[in-house]
Amino acid sequence: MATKNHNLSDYDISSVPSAEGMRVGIVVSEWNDNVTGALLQGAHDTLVRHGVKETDITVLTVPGSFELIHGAQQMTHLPVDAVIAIGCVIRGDTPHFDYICEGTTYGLARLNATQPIPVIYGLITTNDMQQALDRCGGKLGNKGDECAITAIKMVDYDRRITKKDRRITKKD
Ligand code: DLZ
Repeated sequence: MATKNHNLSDYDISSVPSAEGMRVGIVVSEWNDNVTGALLQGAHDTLVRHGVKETDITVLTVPGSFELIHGAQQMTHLPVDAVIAIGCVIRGDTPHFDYICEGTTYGLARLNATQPIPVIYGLITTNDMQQALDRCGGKLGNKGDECAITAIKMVDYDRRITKKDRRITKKD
């Protein structure tokens, strides 16, 4: 699955639509906050670099990654166009890791499929802290950047769909 040595911050800038006027909610887990804080910084800076106003970015925290599901669901009720869920789960000595990763991933996937706005998956799941550090601004880039670009592209996708859908646009 992982493309070895893929840098999470690398993207083709010409493929990114303007993010002007977009509003984005970011829900961040407090667990491993040295990692999630760096992911948040990456996502925030990339959104702003592409035209999202600072005042149109809403950031809220939840205790752990498992709470990202409820946190993201609540955020979809805010006036935002996308929600980014940021967390970091690091493998321990028990099967707890698998349950949290699976539960959180399933919960976020369900939200992404059922809510009217995209919910972007910013969960890092690693075997150790070094692998996490490599992915939050280290040698493999920052997954927060990737999430921001994905959010922008998905909001643009929804805008294009709305334009094409005559049932939605016929009154315009
Ligand atoms: C309990 C727990 C453990 C052991 N590890 C992590 C972790 O590595 N990353 C993370 O985001 N959260 C962890 N948690 C907390 C759970 O996500 C959750 O907050 C608690 O199980 C309470 O629901």
